[in-house]
Amino acid sequence: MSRERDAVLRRVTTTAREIRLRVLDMVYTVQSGHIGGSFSEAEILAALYNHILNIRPDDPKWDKRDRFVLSKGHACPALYAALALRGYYDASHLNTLRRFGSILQGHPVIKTPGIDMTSGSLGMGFPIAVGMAIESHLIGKSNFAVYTLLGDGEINEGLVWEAAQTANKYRLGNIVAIVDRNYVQNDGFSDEIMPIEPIDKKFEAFGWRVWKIDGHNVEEVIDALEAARDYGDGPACIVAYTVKGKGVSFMENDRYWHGKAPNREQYEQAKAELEGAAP
Ligand SMILES: Cc1ncc(C[n+]2csc(CCOP(=O)(O)OP(=O)(O)O)c2C)c(N)n1
Repeated sequence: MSRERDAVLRRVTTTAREIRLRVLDMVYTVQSGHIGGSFSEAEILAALYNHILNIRPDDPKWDKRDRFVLSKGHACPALYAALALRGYYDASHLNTLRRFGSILQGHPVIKTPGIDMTSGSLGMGFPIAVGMAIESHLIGKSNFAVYTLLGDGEINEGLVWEAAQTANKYRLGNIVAIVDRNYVQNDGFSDEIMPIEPIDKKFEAFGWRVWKIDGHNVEEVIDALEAARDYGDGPACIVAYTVKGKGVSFMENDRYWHGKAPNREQYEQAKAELEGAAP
């Protein structure tokens, strides 16, 4: 492996670990927020913000920037941590999560530096991302790429599939959708609430090129994001198999931790486990 590649892998791995630690601190401090779906997406966000996205943190509204839409908007604590670590705003804002007047609300809002679209109503961020990609692709105004992250529960929403068809109609070669396939929602297991498989075949049937990866394997995450970015012949989808609550033994695969805050004892155990993870 080249030294450059090695450095990217290290940077993304370290950032994913740091994102989880920051999320834990934020949610514990304010006693509110979504931990489970933040932990499952940590490697994906770390790779996007530290390797893939063409962005300028000191110029958040730069018109040629790649766009990112967190369609599973409730899992914004991890996005807020990724943006702070990338220098969009001072990390001291993290402990104001969900407070009145904070720039970091319970779901993403466009006023926050680095947030390209307000989201949180499941199913709505993805169609907006497709619309952004149409603007870039058809109008050719600024030629940016659009990345969007969806939950596996979220793709129950019919709107998602209308947007998937639209992206195929225009053969958008500048959109990458990542599905965080963590198998758990807030009310239970995704497949019990609404069987959604085969996710890969469904996107393929809708005209998307699909990659399937282990969403916690940094090398696989980076390889797939690069391949999807470079594909260019049409819309690209990465199904990332992940673990909800990843990194903390008692939070993993447990819907209880979808949107709960830890008490002091739980916080300390979680912190010890996350700090003990390989850097
Ligand atoms: C339209 C809509 N319906 C319901 C909700 C409430 N809600 C918030 S998160 C969630 C479950 C999401 O599950 P998933 O997409 O799998 O997210 P993840 O497990 O990755 O956190 C639900 C039903 C919502 N935000 N929007």
